[in-house]
Amino acid sequence: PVATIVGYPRIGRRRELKKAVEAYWAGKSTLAELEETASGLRQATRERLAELGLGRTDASIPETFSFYDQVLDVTAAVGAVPPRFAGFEGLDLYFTLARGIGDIAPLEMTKWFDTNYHYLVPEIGPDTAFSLSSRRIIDQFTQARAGGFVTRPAIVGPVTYLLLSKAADGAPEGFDPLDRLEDILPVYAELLAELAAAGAPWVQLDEPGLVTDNISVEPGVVSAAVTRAYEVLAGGQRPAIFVTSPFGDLRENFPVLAATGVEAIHVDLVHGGVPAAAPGLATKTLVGGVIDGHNIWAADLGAKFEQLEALTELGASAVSAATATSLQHVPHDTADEKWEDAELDANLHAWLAFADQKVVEVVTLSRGLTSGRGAIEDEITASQQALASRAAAAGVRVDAIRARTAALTEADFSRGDYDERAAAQAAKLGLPELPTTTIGSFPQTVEIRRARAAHARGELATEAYEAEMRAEIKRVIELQESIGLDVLVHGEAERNDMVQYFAELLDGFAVTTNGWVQSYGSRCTRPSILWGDVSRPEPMTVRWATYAQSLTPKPVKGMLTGPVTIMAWSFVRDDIPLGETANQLGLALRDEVNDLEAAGIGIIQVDEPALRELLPLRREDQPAYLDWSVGSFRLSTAGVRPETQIHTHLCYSEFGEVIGAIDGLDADVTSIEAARSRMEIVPELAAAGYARGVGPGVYDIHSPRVPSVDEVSELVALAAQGVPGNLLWINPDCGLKTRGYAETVPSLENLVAATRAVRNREVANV
Ligand code: THG
Ligand code: ZN
Repeated sequence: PVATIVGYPRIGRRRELKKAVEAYWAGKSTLAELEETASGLRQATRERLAELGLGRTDASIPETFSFYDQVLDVTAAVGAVPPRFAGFEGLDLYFTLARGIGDIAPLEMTKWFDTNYHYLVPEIGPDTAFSLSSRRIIDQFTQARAGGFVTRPAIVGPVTYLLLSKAADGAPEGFDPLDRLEDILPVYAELLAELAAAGAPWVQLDEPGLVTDNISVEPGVVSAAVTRAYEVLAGGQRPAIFVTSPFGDLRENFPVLAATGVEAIHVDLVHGGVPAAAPGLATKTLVGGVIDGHNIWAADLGAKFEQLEALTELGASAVSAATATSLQHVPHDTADEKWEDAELDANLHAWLAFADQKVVEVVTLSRGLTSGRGAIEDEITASQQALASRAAAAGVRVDAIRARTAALTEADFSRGDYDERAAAQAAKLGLPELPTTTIGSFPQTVEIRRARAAHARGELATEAYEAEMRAEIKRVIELQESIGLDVLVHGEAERNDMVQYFAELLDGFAVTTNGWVQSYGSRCTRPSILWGDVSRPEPMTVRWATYAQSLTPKPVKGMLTGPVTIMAWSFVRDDIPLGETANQLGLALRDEVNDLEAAGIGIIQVDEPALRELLPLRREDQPAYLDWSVGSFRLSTAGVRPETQIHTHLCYSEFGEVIGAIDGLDADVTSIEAARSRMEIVPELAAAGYARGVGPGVYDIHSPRVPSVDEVSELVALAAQGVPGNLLWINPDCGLKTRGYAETVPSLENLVAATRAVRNREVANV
């Protein structure tokens, strides 16, 4: 049996690919230089994986490099290019699909399963022409071979590719991209034939689409597509086919795959169970995805080995050890980290496994499969000792925190009657009809970033740094007053990231210095590590909020990140139920909310942009998730008086599946991404029974384009049809931190002008 992984980070240990790609975009390097950096990175990755114990020439090293996104790679390979990109070619076409140019909108970006990674959504219509249009996948295999490696090209499989696609504009009602399966399969078959001709013994086809209910087609339709796809692909000239199923349980699709002619099937045993034996397995390799690729805890190798042993009972011709998902969701190497606190440093190095440590875990388990458990008994013992030390370490379980969550009652989660709250808030705040506001962050200028970096390196004293942040807050407050916004924000100059900022201030978290994980394209985040019971040693935002409020008679919103989003964008502990962690965070934030209120902040916004992200992939698991996630938000906000107005903000997703949960949050005002979908969310929320304040975004902040007054007033008027004027808030789609002031100022001026026009009834209802 060979050891393998589903995928490996590709941004580079020091984000080399990010830097190379961004330099190319900025015109600071040539295409040839970019290609050379990328090819060097790929070779370095292969060398590293071989050094860690994966086979050099037995196809156990997957080829999972991507310049931007693995779904976009398939779009480029099969030539599924929407007509608006006509005239572009090669890597420039590829990057234009990802980023757009001028008036040409890029492909839409959306979340990859339940991760914080975003892929580019293919647009497939009845007329989309498929043909093999890029040889990159084949060339990378050939290059690897020239470098002394026989690797395994990895591609998103045809069923998942179409399930993740959206119907192209103008497609007839009822059209589903999966309808095009017969037409795309010949292109996959041709690609596989080319790979075989190039000497590839194996190809990996990733099919995570088979483990989720969060898709538009019925399960039976998916299974039929699997049967058909692998009948066609197995029938041609090809390498041996390895199908992976990361993120969940294949369930009914396991016997379906087992009945096809593929040579190896991967099952995710972190998120799913050991399947039942199925006809067809006798001729297949079963690959046990036992090592978590989506979290960073070192594994209990004994328990993992038992899972692999259970797989050997199913009658497959061989069993291999692997990761459950690609390792692209974790940082490279714990050796790149050093935590300041010596005890925490020692602990975390023993408890954590980043990508490289996980490769070693897989290699160890594989050795056990080959030589028997006795051969890895020492490693099993060591892994179990690390877990025992983790369980017993100070801070992992704090009695006072557990006592506080254990004592929670229904009343702690509830604010009382909305109509009373609304009346008290209206009397206190005295806001005009259609109040205008922003989501929270203002552009993070080069100077601010530089000051923060210098402060982090210890080169700028805290006092000087804080003075600089206060000056920025003052500037932002004055700017908002001059633009004429009604509810102001302090702009969040002091925050690096909306989660990491809080992780640095809460107990129970560690942050990393090099722990970058790709979020989309060249953009990365450093997820924090939530390792212990969570509490708030002291107020986190009160000084900044009260300073901002002291500068203006208008209300300034207090700004916090909600418990669910903090969890979604951190690595969370796996040793206690998620609901317990959520309540601990809910209580820590509740203390902050109450302190803000006591300090005179009358409006407090608790953002939950990731509410949808952790939604379980299987329907029956969803109610329990919605229960604890909504509960933790309510816990964080329910301690305030009726006259204190609670806002929340949601973005980055389709809200269909969580629309009831949005109502359940019981916020007084919800701002939500809506501009690109022309306010569709407004009637949807109303239909779900939501009848409190709503701020559908009236312009898209993802592009630097300045919306005209007419455009904005049309959207305001559209939204106003479904919502009374005192409940309708006017705001952009999302925070402004990724924008520049050059477009932000005129955009907000137009937003205010458009709102005034609608208030003064200068705009007819459309
Ligand atoms: N924070 C975290 N996760 C997120 C977002 C976030 N996930 C969803 C969404 N927002 C992803 N969007 C982005 C947008 C910008 C960047 C990353 C994710 C980004 N990153 C910088 C980069 O790669 O250069 C690094 C940031 C830094 O220096 O700290 O610009 O807002 N957690
Ligand atoms: Zn947002």
